[in-house]
Parts: sequence; structure tokens; C-alpha cells
Amino acid sequence: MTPDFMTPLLASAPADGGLLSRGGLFLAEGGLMDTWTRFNFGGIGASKFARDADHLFFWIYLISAFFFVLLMGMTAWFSFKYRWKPGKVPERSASHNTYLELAWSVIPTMLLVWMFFKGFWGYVDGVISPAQGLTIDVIGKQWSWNAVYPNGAVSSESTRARSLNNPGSENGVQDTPIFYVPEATPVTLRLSSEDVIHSFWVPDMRTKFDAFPNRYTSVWFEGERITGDKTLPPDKKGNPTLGKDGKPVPYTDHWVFCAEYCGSNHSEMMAIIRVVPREYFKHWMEDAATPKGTLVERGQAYYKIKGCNACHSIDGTKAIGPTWKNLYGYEVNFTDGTGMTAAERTGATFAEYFKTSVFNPGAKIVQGYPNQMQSYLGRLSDEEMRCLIAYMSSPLLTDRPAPQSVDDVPENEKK
Ligand code: HEC
Ligand SMILES: [Cu+2]
Repeated sequence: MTPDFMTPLLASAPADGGLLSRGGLFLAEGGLMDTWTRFNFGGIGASKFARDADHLFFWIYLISAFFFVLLMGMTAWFSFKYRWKPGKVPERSASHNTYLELAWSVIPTMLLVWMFFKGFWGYVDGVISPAQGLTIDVIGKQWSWNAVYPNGAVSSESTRARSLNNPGSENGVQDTPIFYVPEATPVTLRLSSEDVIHSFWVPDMRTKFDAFPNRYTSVWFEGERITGDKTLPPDKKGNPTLGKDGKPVPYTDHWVFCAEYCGSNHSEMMAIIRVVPREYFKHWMEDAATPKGTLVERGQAYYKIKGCNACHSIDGTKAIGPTWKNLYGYEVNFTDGTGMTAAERTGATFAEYFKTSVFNPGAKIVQGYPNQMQSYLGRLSDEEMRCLIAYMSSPLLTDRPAPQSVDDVPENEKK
């Protein structure tokens, strides 16, 4: 599958951000606005949207500062000039001055209308994501963020970040997930929550939006060109992470926080958005959707990647579908009056039943459950099924596991 995010969007967009370089002293790279933004926000915004927002903020700030100085200055000057003096008769104030009154009504009104429209259009730009690009599902829950990519890949990588609550303590570190995104590509995040309201905030991108338990919202940004000279660290086995060309892969990280007070560990709800080159991202996403390891380990991963976890628990709790705990090797009754014995729920007969269950779920419906599972015909390969069956029949999920190797077969049954 080649997602259409590879279609270059703003192919002609200048890498350094047009706005900043466009107009002379104020807006030039290294100019007044640049310095001011660095001073206020600790760095230049990492997307075009961010720089537009900073730009507007800069002018509103400047205009406010101008009027503050003007009005306070005049107040001070007039109080001094017209102060009470012994024997001086107060001057009569003029009843009105049409030109002056028009000027102080029209000019501020025009400025406010300009601010409103700049802000409104900026907001619209920020919430309406472009049709092109990549969409990633981001799910918030107390207290972590999860990302699911279009091909089913999940963000399984994390890094250790200093805990904000207990910075000094020994386990004052926490796992912070890393979300990979391609560089110079519009990325839409479809936000939802599993519990309470969270707020997905990426300060570098100047985007923030609430994630709700009962509806979808979205934010989008275009990951900037990679800045700096950081390259990806070696993988878990210590092998260097290299791109297709055999060179180290550059990247830029951006912090994500939850900006909603969603519970006691709200400040710990962090993630990292890691912008990497497009080619590497493509490779990463395919790789992340292909679990590695033993059949059981891969089955464990497919359980989540394929979404079985939405309806099947693995700890014995009843969800929309039956739990997978002690499913293998235990008898079951179906709604049509038939059933399977414990012995039938093992080995090849179980595998055959599993295949029917996922490709034609309506054929046999477990008693006490609705016919709510959709067919996975064409959505589950033989290989993936093998892994899932291995997982379900492993000691992880059943007290009557299938033999995992010859050593597990009881002496008297060995041939
Ligand atoms: C939308 C919810 C839903 C999803 C997602 C789902 N299932 Fe199911 N599943 C059910 C329900 C409900 C039943 C019970 C009714 C029936 O037997 O069809 C069931 C039954 C089963 C059974 C038979 C259970 C038994 O005790 O005999 C198997 C096996 C199964 N599902 C496998 C899977 C696999 C593998 C996946 C992921 C690829 C999956 N299911 C995803 C809802 C779901
Ligand atoms: Cu939160």
C-alpha cells in the first residue's frame, strides 16, 4: 500500500518559510521578529502555521504596546500639565471635536477588524486539514498518547524522559512514546479519547486541540524541513539506524503535552513528534506494521494491530466479544444449540474453527454474544492467522496450552 501522502503538496514552499524572509528588517531571518519570537517562545515555530500565528501575535503585541505607551504617556502628561495650582481657575473642556473622535473610533476599529480576520482565517487554516497528506489516529487516555498509522502500524517506540512530578527520584523517568512523521508533508491528527477530555498540544507547531471521548477532532501541521544535525540513535540491538543510502538519518523532535487538566498525572502525559525524511518514514511505517519475533510474539502484536483488542480482552473480562483468556482448549456453546468440546477446541480443529470465526463470523455465534464481528476475509493473511492462533494457544492465554516445542510434549505421548 502506498498511501497518498507521498504526493508532494507544497512542493514549491520555500524551506525557510516565505513569511519570515519576505519583508525587510522586521521579518527577515534574524530580524526583530525572529529575535522576539525566540525570546518569547524559546524558538522559531516549526511549521508555516506556527509562523503565521507568531506573526499575528507579534503585530498585536506591538500595536498593544504602542497604545499602552501612548495612553499612559498622555495620562501622565495631562495630569502633570493640568494639575491644580493655587489661584488657577480650571479650564473649561471643549464639548467635542468631531475629527478627533472620528479618528479614535475609526482607526482602532480598523485595527481590531484586521486582527479579527487574521485570527479567524488563521484558525480556519489550522482546523481544516488539507485533503492530501497523511492521517494518523491519535488516542489519548489517562495518561498517555497513542498513535495508529493508516497501515495499522502503532507507535511502539518510546524514550525515557525526565518525570516532571518527581524529577529527583530514582524512577523519576517515564516512557514517552515517539510518533514518527514525514518531513514537509501535511500531517492530520485525528484525535479521540478513551476516557476524559484531553488536549493535544504541540508548542513548536503552535497547535492545540481537545481530544474528546465521544467525538473526533483534528489538528494538522506540516512537519518542517529537518533542522540541526541530530541523527537517529542505534536500534535496541545496538545496530546503527541507516537510511536507504546507507547514511545516518537526520531528525527533529517536537514535544507534545496534554494541555487539559485530565487527572493527577496530567503533566506526565507527554509524547514526541519526530520528523524524519519521507523515504525513511515510508520504510519505518512499513516496518512498524510488520511485527518481528516468534509466532506468539507476533500474534500478540497482531492482536492490537488488527484491532481484535477493541472487542476481545485477554484477561478474562467480558467485552463485546468473548475474552481470549482460556478460549483455546475449553468447551463452548453456540446459539444454534451446537457446541465444541474441550478436545475439539485444540490443534487442527481449533485452527479450522478460528478460520471460520474470522472469515465467516456469523456461521457460529457464541452463546451470550451478539453477532457483531465483521468478516476479516481479505484482511487477515494466513501468516497473520498462524501468529494469532499461536498466541491464543500459548500459555499466555490458556491454562491448557498447545505444545510450543517437542520438549513440551508429555513423555507418554511422544512417538
Ligand atoms: C467489533 C468487535 C469485534 C472485533 C473487532 C473482533 N471480534 Fe471476534 N468476536 C466478536 C464477537 C461479538 C464474537 C462472538 C460472536 C461470534 O461468535 O461471532 C466474536 C467471536 C470471535 C471468535 C470465536 C470466539 C469463541 O469463543 O469461539 C474468534 C476466534 C474471534 N472472534 C477472533 C477475532 C479476531 C482474530 C479478531 C481480530 C482480527 C476479532 N475477533 C475481532 C467481536 C469482534
Ligand atoms: Cu490528558
